[in-house]
Order: sequence, then C-alpha cells, then structure tokens
Amino acid sequence: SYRPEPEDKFSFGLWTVGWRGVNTFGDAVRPPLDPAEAVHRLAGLGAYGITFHDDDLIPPGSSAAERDAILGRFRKALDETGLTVPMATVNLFSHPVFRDGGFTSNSRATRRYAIRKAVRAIDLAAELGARTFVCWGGQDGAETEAGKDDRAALERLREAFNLMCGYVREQGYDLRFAVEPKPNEPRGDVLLPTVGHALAFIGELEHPEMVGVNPEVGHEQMAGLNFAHGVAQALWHGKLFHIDLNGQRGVKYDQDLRFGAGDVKEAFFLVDLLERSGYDGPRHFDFKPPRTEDVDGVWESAAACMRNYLILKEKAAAFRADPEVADALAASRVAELSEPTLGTGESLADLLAEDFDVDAAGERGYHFERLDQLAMDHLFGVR
Ligand code: 3MF
Ligand code: MG
Ligand code: MG
Ligand code: MG
Repeated sequence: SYRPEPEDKFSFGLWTVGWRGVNTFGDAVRPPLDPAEAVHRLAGLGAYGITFHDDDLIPPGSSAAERDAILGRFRKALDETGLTVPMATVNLFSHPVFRDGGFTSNSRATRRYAIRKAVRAIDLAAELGARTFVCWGGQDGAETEAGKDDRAALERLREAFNLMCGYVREQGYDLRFAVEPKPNEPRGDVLLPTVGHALAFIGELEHPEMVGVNPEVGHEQMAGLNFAHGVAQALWHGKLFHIDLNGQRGVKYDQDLRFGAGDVKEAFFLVDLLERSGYDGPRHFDFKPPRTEDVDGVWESAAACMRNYLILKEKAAAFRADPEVADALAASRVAELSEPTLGTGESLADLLAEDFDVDAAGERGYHFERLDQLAMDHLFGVR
C-alpha cells in the first residue's frame, strides 16, 4: 500500500510544495500556497514534518502584528494535525542585498545584516521546536576570480558559524546546525561545493560538535559525484544531521525532481544505506513540482516522493533478506572489509614478516557484477 505514516518521518519544505514555478525563462504558473493549508495537505498525505525559510512563513516587511497573526494560524494548523517543525532555515539569497552572498558578501554591512537575519531565524526555529537549523550558502560564491578572496570568504563563514553557535549555547536552545553543500547555481561557483568540502570546513569551527551536514541528492550529482558515497562518509564522521531528498539526471542545472525520479539505482542504494545506518532524522524532501503541474500535480508529486521512498525501502529490505544475495555478498567478501587489517595482538612486524602469493591472489575475482545484478533484479521487480 506504501501509505506513509508519521513514524516514517517524512518532511517537506514549505518552499517545495509552495514553489510557484518561476524559473529563469518562465513566470509563475501556480498561485501562492497558504502555509496553514500546506500543513493540512501534508498531514493528510501522511507526512510528519514541515520546514521553512524565515521568509517562506513570514513575508519580509510584515509588521509585528502580521507576524503574530501568521504564526498563530500556522501553530493552530500544526496543533490540529500533529505535524511538527523538525528543521528551519534562513533565506540569505532572495533579496537583492544578497547579490554577492550573505555571510561572505564583500560588503561588511551586508554580512552584519545576514547574521542579524540568521539569529532572528534561529529564534523562530527554536520557538517552533525545530532541532536542526540548515545553512545553505545561496549566493555565497563567485563568477569571477579576482572579485572574491576565497580564503577571506571561508574566514568570514567561520566567523558567522562561531557567532551562531555561541548564540545558540547562550540561549540554551536545543538546536544543531547542518551545512548544505552545492557546487553551483545560483552562483557560477558556490563556496563549500560538496559534502567533503563542508566536512573539512566544520573541523575548523569553535564548536564542531554542533555542526553537521545536510547533503542533497541532486547537489552532489550536479558535481558528478555518487550521492550514496557522500552520505556514507558523512555518516562515518557522525555528521549526517539532516538530508535533502530529491532527484537529478546528471550534471546539469539543479532539477529538484521528486525523489526516485532521476538516478533510481543510486536512490535504491541510498535508501538501503539510510535504513541500515541507524540514521533516525527526518527524510526531508527538497524537490520542485515541475512547472507543467497544476495544484493537483503538486500534491501528486509530493505523495510520490514518499511512495518512492517506501517502495525502495521495501525493495532494499527484500534484497538484504534474499539468501542468494547473502551468498553473493560472501563471494564478494564484503564482510571481510570490516575485519581490522591487523589481527588482535598482532604488530606491524607480524604483518611485515608475512609471506603472500600475490599471483595466486591476483587471479581471484570479486564477483561484484553478480551481486550488483541481484540488486538490479530486485529493483526491476523480477525477483
Ligand atoms: C537550493 C536548496 C535550498 C536549501 C534550503 C535549505 C531552497 O538548491 O537546496 O533550497 O535546501 O535553503 O536551507
Ligand atoms: Mg537544492
Ligand atoms: Mg536541488
Ligand atoms: Mg536543499
């Protein structure tokens, strides 16, 4: 039946189902979506959470009274449906003031404004019970070389994270940060382009334990990288704090297809990895219902994101439970990689003294093709 339940922890950005379809060449094709309606529609589909940028929920320029009214309506919808706000974020990219970025704009006054805006968004996140605050650089990047001092930009980015972490500690908020990498778009080159760059950056912060990553399927694939491998490394570092699920077909503009559309085999192995990893955070969809869709199509594609995840989850479980797969895994010696290379009580000297018939060992294949085909047979539904 693949009917999503709140226990599945599916969440959606308000900006995803609310996307009006404006693109580089085309105008909006859909009407604005009322946040309270989004809450009711998502809860009706079986989601458990909704996320937002400060500006998605409270339009810039709203008065204090307007803010209160919007928040009141939104909270009422959350109470009525039981939907939660697991994550919130800040928009440091839409307004023209951010044309050269937020935390790393060459303009010092803009950077100071970006930090003020982020701190207010952190307050809003905490107010609504969010446990994760995602930071996507947005316009932090460059098209030219001489115009941006990359090392200074990284230093300013570090300064911003140190200030935000300090603020969260001071306030006693139960909130962690997740850096979202992206290689390009909207800028020609974006700062912290991949999961690996983000992980290395986090290690340089004052409170690295408060900061993890929010990898997005399409973002890594836009760089030609294997998303499941990036997520595996984030997990290995203990840094998978959140995840943006969607679909992408190869190295091109950020497509934000519904989850499962795009590289379905990589989606299969991603779900297989997530479900076996102990990751218990939200399965968050950051997709864009294509401009071809009317309002009904928006909800059809949102439902399909969850449906595809549940289908792949079932298929991955069947793959893992298949005795022939167990046999193929053994033939491929997959478990052997988990054995330390040096035995207990052994020293490097023992290893150095060892004799090894390299020619005999070199003749042996690993049978990965058989194993991989079994996965594809499961994916195709013929096993
Ligand atoms: C852009 C994105 C962003 C981030 C969002 C969360 C608008 O490609 O993926 O979505 O996910 O800003 O911080
Ligand atoms: Mg994106
Ligand atoms: Mg994307
Ligand atoms: Mg994203």
